[in-house]
Amino acid sequence: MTAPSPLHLNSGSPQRFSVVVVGAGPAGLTVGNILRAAGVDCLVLETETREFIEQRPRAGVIEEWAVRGLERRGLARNLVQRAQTHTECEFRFAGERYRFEYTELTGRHHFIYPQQFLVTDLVREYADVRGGEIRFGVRDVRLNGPESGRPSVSYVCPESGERRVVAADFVAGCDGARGVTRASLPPGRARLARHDYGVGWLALLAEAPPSSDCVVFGMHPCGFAGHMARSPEVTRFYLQCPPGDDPENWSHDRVWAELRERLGAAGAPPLKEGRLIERRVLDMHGYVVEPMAFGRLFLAGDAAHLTAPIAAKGLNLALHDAFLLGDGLVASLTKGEDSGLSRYSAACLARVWDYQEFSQWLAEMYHGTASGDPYRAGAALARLRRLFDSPVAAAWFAEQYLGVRTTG
Ligand code: RFL
Repeated sequence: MTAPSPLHLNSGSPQRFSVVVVGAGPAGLTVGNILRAAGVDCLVLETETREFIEQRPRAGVIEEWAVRGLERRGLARNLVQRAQTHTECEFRFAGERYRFEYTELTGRHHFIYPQQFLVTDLVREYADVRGGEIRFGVRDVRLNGPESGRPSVSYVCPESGERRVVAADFVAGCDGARGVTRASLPPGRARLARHDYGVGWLALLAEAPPSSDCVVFGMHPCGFAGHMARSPEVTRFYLQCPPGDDPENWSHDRVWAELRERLGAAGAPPLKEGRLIERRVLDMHGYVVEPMAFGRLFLAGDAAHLTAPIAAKGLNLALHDAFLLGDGLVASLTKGEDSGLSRYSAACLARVWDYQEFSQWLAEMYHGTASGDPYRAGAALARLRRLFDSPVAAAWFAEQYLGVRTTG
């Protein structure tokens, strides 16, 4: 392990860290925290400000194995105290409500904790408690020589406008779907597998308390709709829409009318409405980069694979990668054991593909009804009904939905 060099950054010699982590999302911050807990020196580079990442709303559903993994690494104190736990979900279709009690089938539950709260906890622990170095607002990050024995990362310093170079033993590419680390791979070295679902989801955040004590999925001829609690004051909703649709096409009144229609069912309580504080269209697609490791560069989280939010898996996969990468880097840097890093890509990809396949399965169930194709609509309804009349199908669904089959 190499201690951070006392050299000034613009002295001509690069500063040196054992690990440079590019991106301060859940993946990068978890890796950074694991490294710091083992006394490994590392630097996290982030293009946004600390305030921005601590307020960026995204995911909220965290699987139990992921929470236990955070807990084991001392990273879940607030989460465990403040998160809600969910034990069931509800499907609404053909005007009826169907409760699915997954905890009864598996003994496991979901944690509901907004991603920005988790990021806030992870930044505080990394920078303020474990003394990790982090630079916010960096620009034009570039990765050099990822496959050489001497990789380096350079960036433009927001204060001085000067380019700074940091040498590293390893680089963790945790810079999300639009980052630069994946793009800096030599052409032809990575296989990119992509799947386009052909639909969009209007992602909404409403200043309104949840309208149900659980996640609700509505399968309706007008399109899918979803309801997911985020906190006692804020609820996420989704509305299926054409890919590339303009959020401006969705006025406040149109949004609530569509949500009432698509989530309507006999005996369902009325929706609690509120001001819409986020309205953005997400085109549903997924991708997987294989392998996830190239020389001394290791990709983690959305930088390596994207799962459309259909099955709420992206944050969970980012944490799974981060646990394996953090532990593998610590073993290599502190004990010279490289087996964790050698197995890293294959071990991550097993869960990644499992979750991709489940998202695809679920997508057909959600979108088939509104596909305009009576064959797909009939099959989607059969898929839904099977969950409620086949104990084997129900057990399989519960296992996949909670991610309990593969271990964390
Ligand atoms: P992130 O969170 O995108 O973090 C990457 C970080 O890298 C920074 N960055 C750079 N830094 C340095 N240099 C560069 N060149 C950089 N380029 C970018 C970014 O600013 C950012 O801070 O990736 P990470 O850590 O891999 O985490 C992945 C998760 O954020 C993502 O998978 C989830 O949010 C997906 N997702 C959900 N996942 C779940 O498991 N459950 C859910 O309920 C769920 N709901 C969602 C979601 C994603 C959504 N959106 C916005 C796509 C709901 C939505 C609406």
